[in-house]
Amino acid sequence: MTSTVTLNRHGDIALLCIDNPPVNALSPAVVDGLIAAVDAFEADRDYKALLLYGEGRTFVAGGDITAFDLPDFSARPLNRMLNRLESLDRPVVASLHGTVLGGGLELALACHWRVAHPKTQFGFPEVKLGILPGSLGTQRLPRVVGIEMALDLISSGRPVDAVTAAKAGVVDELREESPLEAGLAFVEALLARGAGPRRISERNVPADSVPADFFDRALAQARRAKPFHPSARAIVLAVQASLRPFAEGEAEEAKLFEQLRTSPESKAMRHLFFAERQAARIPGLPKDVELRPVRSVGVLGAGTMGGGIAMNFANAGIPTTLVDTTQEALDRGLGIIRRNYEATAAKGRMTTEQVEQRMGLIHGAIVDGALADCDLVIEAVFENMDLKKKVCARLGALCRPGAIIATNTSTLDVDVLAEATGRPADVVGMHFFSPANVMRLLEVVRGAKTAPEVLATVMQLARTIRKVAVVSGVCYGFIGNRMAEVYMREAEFLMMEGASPAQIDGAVEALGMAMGPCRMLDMAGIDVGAKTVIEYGKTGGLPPDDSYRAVVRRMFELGRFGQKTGAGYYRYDGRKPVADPETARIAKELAAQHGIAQRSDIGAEEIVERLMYPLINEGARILEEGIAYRPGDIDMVWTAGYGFPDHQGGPIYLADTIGLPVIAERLAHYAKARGNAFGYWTVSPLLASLAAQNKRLSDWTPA
Ligand code: 3H9
Repeated sequence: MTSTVTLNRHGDIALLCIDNPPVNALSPAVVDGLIAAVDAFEADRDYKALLLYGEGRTFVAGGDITAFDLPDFSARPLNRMLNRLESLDRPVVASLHGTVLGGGLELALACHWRVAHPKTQFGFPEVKLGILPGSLGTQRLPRVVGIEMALDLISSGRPVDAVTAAKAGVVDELREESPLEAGLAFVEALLARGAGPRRISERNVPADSVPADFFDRALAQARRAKPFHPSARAIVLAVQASLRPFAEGEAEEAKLFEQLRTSPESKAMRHLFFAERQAARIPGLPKDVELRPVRSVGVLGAGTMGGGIAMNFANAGIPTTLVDTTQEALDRGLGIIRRNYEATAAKGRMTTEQVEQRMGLIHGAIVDGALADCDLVIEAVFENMDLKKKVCARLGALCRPGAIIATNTSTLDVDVLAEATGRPADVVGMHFFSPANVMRLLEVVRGAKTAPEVLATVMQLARTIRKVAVVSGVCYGFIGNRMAEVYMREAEFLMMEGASPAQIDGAVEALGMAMGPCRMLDMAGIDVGAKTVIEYGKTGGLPPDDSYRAVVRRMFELGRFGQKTGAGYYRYDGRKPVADPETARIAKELAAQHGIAQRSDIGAEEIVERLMYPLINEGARILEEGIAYRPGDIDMVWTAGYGFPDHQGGPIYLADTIGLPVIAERLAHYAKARGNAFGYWTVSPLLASLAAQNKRLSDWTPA
């Protein structure tokens, strides 16, 4: 055995305990321990049964993801052990609790019987890492729950609760006791009734349990819905192989797993898995910092953003007060929230009681005094410095001592707003992304005077409301919008040079971006984008270049606010964007006005380089200025908030895939080709230095 796996005797029952904190992942040491335990059990004929359970908060949450990159990694030892475990001639029982995921569920399915705590979650989340269950999950699960449910669970990665798992036959009994007590009671009952081994691999999956064209349709659907994720197709093929004899299916799964594990897509997605967890860590923050309790939240501003923010807290069961200045604005805001919940209920993802319960947690008010007792108040008024300063001053006076005051600004100087409250230590930026009830990202902006416990409290709260929180320092646009600004800048220059919005969007959507820049801003609102640029101009932040973001400003003047007014960069047929000759005319007119030559030879490669390389370059600046703590934080911002494709790992990870010398060379090329009067193409010192040393941005840490 190893220190992570122990085998102890309890009368004639062998107790196999896995103890590998924090989540009992199946590390190489755990696998070795399991092999040794099976050997010992096999050799000792006094044992009548083997009981497996996990120490700590969970049974086993999966294979050890950190081991997948080891040069000698192989799933074979684990898989061989699982088959040996299943073939044992005395009953093998798994007692489950916590999160039984991936390799953990595969281990459980290799056992003959399963007992679980009612709160246990089950699932195969491998698809989120760009792989498939590689320890016979694609072969054993269909033999228990059938093809259709197995394919659904493995393809979606969605966990199911213990009751669902029990109904589907994954679990034999639910018990409330501790894993050890529940397991012992189950095994003793099993032995008392003389039950023996029961092996899933010996079952067959009837080929006629699904229509003849089931797998062809599933493959077509995987290609259509997930064109950039080879795992989606591989999962269909692996589940299809479960119709064949077990050993053949096993070989097929092993082949597909190995292809995926070594694929660039999976490596990128694994990078994001760890980046997400790293982002939650705040360097230099004392570990014992005492969090402020947040039992109630106030949101000032009942517009789309404020309403979406309020929903997050109601969803987490936190009473929320939503305030606006007029009854009409408040009613409109509450009405939108209700319609959102009702739409979710109509899709069957919520009950009508839940709709009422959540609405019951959101209290509307038209006097801001209603915010006085809230533990956290978030202002979500229009993005205008004067207005926000006024609001912050009011909140500073109004909120109870110790309350946290957050601003939802997307670009403005949080330090200025913090000073306006008169209590800057209580202030933090909480930049939600629209729609705030849906988007996973939350940028948490740390002001110069933000108290450590305020920052830590908000990071913890982000976990409670299931956001991916990334800390940013104070600068224009923080991490995300600052990078988006250079991306939009080039999109508009390309438009003025003659590229159409569809060409621009198409080029980056072919990379896997959820939405190109033109569709994105049309959806967010051209007015919102233009006002931000105008506000930034007032602070003296814009380059002295009249052609800078000239398109968005002209669109704004013309009332073309995007999807909501039926026209922006595109014209809208309902929600469908269609090419609008008027946009080409406006771009041409602006090009003439600013002396920009139009060309007909702009290709997809140029578009991608001109959108992505300045964005990466800005990311490097954000790192060297200490605005982001680490490279992975930038990748999280862009994948969780801007639709950057997860299979590319985020912009910094992508930069390293391309190679920094290539990026530096292309930036220099565009500096020459396009001119560099305003420094748009100046390579950041960090990027230049790492490129010269042929190093990676992802490995960079501040000195
Ligand atoms: C698999 O099983 C493949 C098999 O089919 C084939 C194998 C041959 N490995 O998320 P948290 C770490 S693939 C290594 O903050 P929570 C995590 O990095 C796997 N490390 O906690 C973090 O470390 P740190 C399929 C892992 O309470 C710490 O544990 N399984 C693993 O919010 C705490 O994590 C999955 O994909 C792992 N498998 O959530 C499940 N899992 O403290 C992935 C976690 O140093 N895990 N860590 O930052 C999860 O979804 C969540 O961690 C879980 C707990 C729900 C379990």
